[in-house]
Amino acid sequence: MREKLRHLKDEAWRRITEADDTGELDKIRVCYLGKKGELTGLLRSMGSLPPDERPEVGKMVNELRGQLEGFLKERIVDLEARELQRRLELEAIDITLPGRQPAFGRKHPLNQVLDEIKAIFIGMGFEVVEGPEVELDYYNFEALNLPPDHPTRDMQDTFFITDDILLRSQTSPVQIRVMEKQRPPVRIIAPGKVYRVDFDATHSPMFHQVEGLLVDERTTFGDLKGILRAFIEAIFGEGRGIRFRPSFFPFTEPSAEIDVECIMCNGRGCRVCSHTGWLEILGAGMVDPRVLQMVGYDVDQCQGFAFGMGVERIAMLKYGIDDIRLLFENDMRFLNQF
Ligand code: 2NM
Repeated sequence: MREKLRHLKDEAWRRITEADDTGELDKIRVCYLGKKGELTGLLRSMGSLPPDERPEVGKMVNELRGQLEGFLKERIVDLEARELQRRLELEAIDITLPGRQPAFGRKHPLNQVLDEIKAIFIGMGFEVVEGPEVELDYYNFEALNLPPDHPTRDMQDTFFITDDILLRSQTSPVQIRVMEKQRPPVRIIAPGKVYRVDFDATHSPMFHQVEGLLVDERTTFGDLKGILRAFIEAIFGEGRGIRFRPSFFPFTEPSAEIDVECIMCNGRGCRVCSHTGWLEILGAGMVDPRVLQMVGYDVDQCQGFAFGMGVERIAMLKYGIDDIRLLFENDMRFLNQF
């Protein structure tokens, strides 16, 4: 019996020492100290011993049980600490590793130009107004002095939704809506999306316009020239030649188209300006009295000028972009250049 106990103790000690995780230690505990464990079995078999040996053997078994429990506990604490240490090393976070640089966003070049245009006119006292992109035929055409049978309507290839509802082909309807509600003085710009059936390297079915309107008691063509000169200098830089060419719009009389000396060749002539040395960037004129009459203004008491420009065209000229579609494809290699 003593021999058996010594053998059992040696074996248990060896197994506990060799165990290298807490799960294994638990198995060892069950194996010796569990209900069906070896030490428990020994205690049960004490009945077969001679009665005078029973107390001593019983004491030895209990002592061994105590030692085993103590040793197991010690090893569990040991291994748990080691396992924690191992996990800490494994899951360590290197706080010295530099962070990943987030990609900085920036404004789309079109919005950069649009914001610049707005800022220039706000600086000259204009107010920014917006209006619906789905418009009535009345505001897009009729109120702008284009009656239903006017030949100029065929010049505009418009997206019609019904007979009298359409996608606006210019932002002038916004200005008509303002004039209907507000007496002069009116000093506004109307930026926004417009739609025309047209698609090639320089035309997009959706593009952006900024139109301006100033109506007051004695507004003159001279005021228009001064305002547009100041605008062109602000957006393309000072000292660039400007010219006003006579033109025609149904809603202005007289009308003009405004050219600026070519940004690419400084007026010497190149592919961008079709070897003319000039780039057309604005349409303008004195608002036709009929347009003012239709919104209920007294044409003996006020007069005004209006102008319009394409934002894409300005952006293309400013940055030397030769295909309008680049502005809408959102290729990051293109956009990152601005
Ligand atoms: C242009 C050219 C000339 C224009 C006219 C009006 C309104 F509503 F007052 F009649 N708004 N914008 C106008 C005049 C627009 O764009 C090339």
